[in-house]
Amino acid sequence: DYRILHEADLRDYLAGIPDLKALLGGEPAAWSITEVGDGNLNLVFIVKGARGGVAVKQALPYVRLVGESWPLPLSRAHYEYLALSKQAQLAPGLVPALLHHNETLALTVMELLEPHIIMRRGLVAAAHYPRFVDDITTFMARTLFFTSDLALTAAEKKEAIAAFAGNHALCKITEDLIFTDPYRIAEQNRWTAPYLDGLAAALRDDMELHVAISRLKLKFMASPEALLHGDLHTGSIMVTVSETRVIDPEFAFYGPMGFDVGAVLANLLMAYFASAGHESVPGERRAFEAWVLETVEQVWGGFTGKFLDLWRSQASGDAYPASLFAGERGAMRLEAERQAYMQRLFTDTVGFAAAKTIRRIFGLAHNIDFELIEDPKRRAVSEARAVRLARGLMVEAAAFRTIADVTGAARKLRDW
Ligand code: SR1
Ligand code: MG
Repeated sequence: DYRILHEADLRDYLAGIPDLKALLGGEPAAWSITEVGDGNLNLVFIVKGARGGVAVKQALPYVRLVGESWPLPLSRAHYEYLALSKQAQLAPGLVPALLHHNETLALTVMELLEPHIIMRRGLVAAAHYPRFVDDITTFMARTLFFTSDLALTAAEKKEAIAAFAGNHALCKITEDLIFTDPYRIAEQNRWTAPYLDGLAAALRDDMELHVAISRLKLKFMASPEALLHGDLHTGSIMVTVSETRVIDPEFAFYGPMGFDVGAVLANLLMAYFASAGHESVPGERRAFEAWVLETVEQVWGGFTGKFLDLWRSQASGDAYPASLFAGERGAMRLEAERQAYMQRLFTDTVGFAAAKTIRRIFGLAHNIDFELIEDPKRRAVSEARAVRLARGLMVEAAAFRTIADVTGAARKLRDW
């Protein structure tokens, strides 16, 4: 039976699993167990023994951030486990190793990532991550390409969609919190008042924005292009200077690829705008901001390059049948089509990046990039710059043809 595990239960539970007991080592009574979850949904424990450590994640039957008044299915732990297994196969070394899973307890034991930290925390401290671009672009290109119609047969793809179709409660969170609530009066919305009161009201009255966000919502709901991580922000990435691991894919489902790519870009751009609010060391801030924008450009460029390479060399899916693109003329036409596909994906990415930004400033769940700026006036200035960029990206997504158009617009807003 499901029960919420507390320290003593968890100790007994882990001690009862021979492989984990051996991995942790020593006497179970001496293991240290600390609950460290700082996310919005689950419990996360770090357990350390004489020999080693593990991370244990247990889903709660409700949204942790809000409490028992907001029930949430435990099945999300199943989808997270399924997604992690798939990602481990497609992007080895870029997700934590899975050590144990218990469906009934909605509990997963994983490799303890040490000395990794949540990337968002590093970005607030103006840290640079030299491995990040290569790792995240490999992760996205491989997980998105190999779960798409470009790599799967139609039957495989439909089976895969079905395997994640039950994760709709998590999708509903996204549909409400990202694509709807920030644009209407909703009890759970909040923003940096009173400074952003006018901007919040303007969003609620901006019909062009409402059309744009509704198109994105429809795309999110009705475009099962590939297996998404579904919540790929910088709080779902753990880093050191030499390693990157993507964690927490409990929002996984088959959706539009631009949602994952847009999440990464949006969170980098928010780190960029927040940086001015953390200006204790101005020189280092400017260098950090330059690195972030360079990273934004390299993430899109690297992702595109790797995705296209996979398409050119490993297309085994039912989409774009090779028999229709025979000979030199076919090869040239198919290559032009690949470029057009990436351009459409770029437009989606830009729109989703905008949606992911606006939700963190006016919706329920905020991020520490902005929240740790103590002075509300200063925080509001950073947030308003990000919102200005986001509105442009969303309403005029097609006008942004290249990633340099996006970083150029961000740069112009740095001192706005
Ligand atoms: C109620 S859950 C709020 C947010 O936390 C998760 O990390 C997702 O981003 C979700 O939208
Ligand atoms: Mg999460």
